[in-house]
Amino acid sequence: MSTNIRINGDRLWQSLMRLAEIGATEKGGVCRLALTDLDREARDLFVSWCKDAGCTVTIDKMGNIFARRAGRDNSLPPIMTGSHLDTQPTGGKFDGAYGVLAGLEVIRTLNDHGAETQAPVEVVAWTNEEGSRFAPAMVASGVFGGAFDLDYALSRADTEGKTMGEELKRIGYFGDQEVGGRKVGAFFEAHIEQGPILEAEKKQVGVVQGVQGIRWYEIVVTGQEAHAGPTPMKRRKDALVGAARMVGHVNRIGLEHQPYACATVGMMQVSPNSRNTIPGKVFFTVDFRHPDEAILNKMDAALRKACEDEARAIGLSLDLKEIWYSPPVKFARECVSAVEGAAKSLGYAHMPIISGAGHDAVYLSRVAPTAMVFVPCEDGISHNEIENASKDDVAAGCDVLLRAMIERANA
Ligand code: HGY
Ligand code: MN
Ligand code: MN
Ligand code: MN
Repeated sequence: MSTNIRINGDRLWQSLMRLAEIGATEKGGVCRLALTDLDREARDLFVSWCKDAGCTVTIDKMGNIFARRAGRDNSLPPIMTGSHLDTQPTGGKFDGAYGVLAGLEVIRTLNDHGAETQAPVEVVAWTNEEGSRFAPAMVASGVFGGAFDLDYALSRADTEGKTMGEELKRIGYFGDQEVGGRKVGAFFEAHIEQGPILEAEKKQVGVVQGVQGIRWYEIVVTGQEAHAGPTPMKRRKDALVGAARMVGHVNRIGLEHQPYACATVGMMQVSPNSRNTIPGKVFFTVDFRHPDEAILNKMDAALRKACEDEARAIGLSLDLKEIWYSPPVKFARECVSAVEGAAKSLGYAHMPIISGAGHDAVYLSRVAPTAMVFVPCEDGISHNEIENASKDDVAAGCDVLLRAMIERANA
């Protein structure tokens, strides 16, 4: 097979725009939370496209969808690519969808050219990558990669108490395949960078070297509800004042561990959330990131100390739980070189980069040689309805993906 076949950029773009209609929001974004009816609609569309492309489709007990294109020797472990179809509540057209549809475009292009690969090729849509409706993130690829056990993952519930297991059954994607436990020749994931570096450096392709570490916490601060009028300031056990000071520490800890550290409080619930009652209880989340595990551990210790000190100062009780730790990941040399070599041979301006965001590739890297292909996104904005990427860049990234996969499939 000639290795200079190129993908069909128009077809890829049309698929992206068609998929983005499912959960389309007023501001041009996408809201398609994991295991909702909209997710089911997107899954059904993806499965129908894969079947049209002659793939055999299987689904595992975490709802991960595998579309397989046979190779010359199907006893070989597949060369896999893919990403996720679920989005953030204020998500965009490209986060996740690009990696799934770039994988499908690879298969469609191989079909166009009647190209045979030695090993089979599979494109995968991983369940609940975002971790927005069900925490933690990347939980289904995490089961596949052996980081979580199946029962734990299926028991994860949303804020209404609905579990992943129940919702997978409800939308008809509780598959019959065991999750993981099979050999994978290599895994590649195409994704928008979701940050500003490639655009600022005028590079069309990011050769991803690895992914930074992530720590997620859930914190509950408990004081005492009381009347906002007659209760003297000195006698209050105001949970929101305590939480607000802790949020300040989260930001301080992030700033104190520059460059690279990221620190975010994304969710907060105040109860009873009444304007004339002193808040008795506050729930909030913390998201810490850093490429260096030792520094991530220092940030962890600083957070725990700061929260304990603030709780003691006001007489509040503190329940601080770390709910997820994803250590920093380095990708496999042979796959990173395949991506770099493809970008070079295609003549795309490229650079090495570390991923700030988590991806399913993090957990695939535990069971297969793995790498990622990044393309720029406008102003580096993602997890936002204005998320945008250019038709040329998504096509360039997909050409690199195609070439890297062919190289590994015929290695
Ligand atoms: O949180 C993340 O980085 C990913 O989008 N789940
Ligand atoms: Mn993503
Ligand atoms: Mn995301
Ligand atoms: Mn992600």
